[in-house]
Amino acid sequence: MTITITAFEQSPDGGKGLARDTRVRWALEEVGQPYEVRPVSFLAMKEPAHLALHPFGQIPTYEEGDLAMFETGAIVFHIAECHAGLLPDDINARARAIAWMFAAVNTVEPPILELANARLLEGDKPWSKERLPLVADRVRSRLNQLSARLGDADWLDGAFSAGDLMMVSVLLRLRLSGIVDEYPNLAAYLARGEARPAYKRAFFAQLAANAGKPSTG
Ligand SMILES: N[C@@H](CCC(=O)N[C@@H](CS)C(=O)NCC(=O)O)C(=O)O
Repeated sequence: MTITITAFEQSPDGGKGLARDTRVRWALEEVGQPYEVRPVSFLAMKEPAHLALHPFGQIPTYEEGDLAMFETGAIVFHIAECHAGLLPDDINARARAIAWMFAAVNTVEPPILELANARLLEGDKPWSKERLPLVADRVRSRLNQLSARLGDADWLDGAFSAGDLMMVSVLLRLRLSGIVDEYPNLAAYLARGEARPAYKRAFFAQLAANAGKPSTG
């Protein structure tokens, strides 16, 4: 059955890989599943046809046969459950890898998004200068904890898993802020993620789809 995902027709980042279709492409590349991409414009995302797939009018979505779903955590989990390579067989190790997936989207991503919003959407407000360092420190307090847990290990819990795929994807959103570079072990963790052949294929596929289109974000 063909897998079809949606992605921005024109990603606001111009192809830096920060849009969330990249993590779904990455998961599909890790498990060797071919997929098709249906580009969606900002306008079309809020229209009934897309809202039937994604109640919040966002990308990415995932369709395969009778299944249509949204939310990257759930999509990557589904891919990892259906195909070998992203979750360990041992039941306890599998549970821990899933916990890292949730930690990525539920504990680490929120302050990172808050920082992005503070910069992009509130940067021109008179109070922004005072608020930004507070928001950045909230990110740092999470990274302090993550860095302490990772230590000098390659991945968060044994072999690379969907937990690492989600965590690296979330941390990459900090790249432009330079904050990850304050943590050499996290910077090396990101570099290990980006060096994976499956990540590179996903990254270059989304880059090719955005080639020549201007960055607006
Ligand atoms: N929690 C959702 C977030 C999805 C999301 O925020 N998608 C962004 C692109 S990365 C989007 O569609 N933004 C456009 C909008 O919200 O109108 C997920 O992980 O799938």
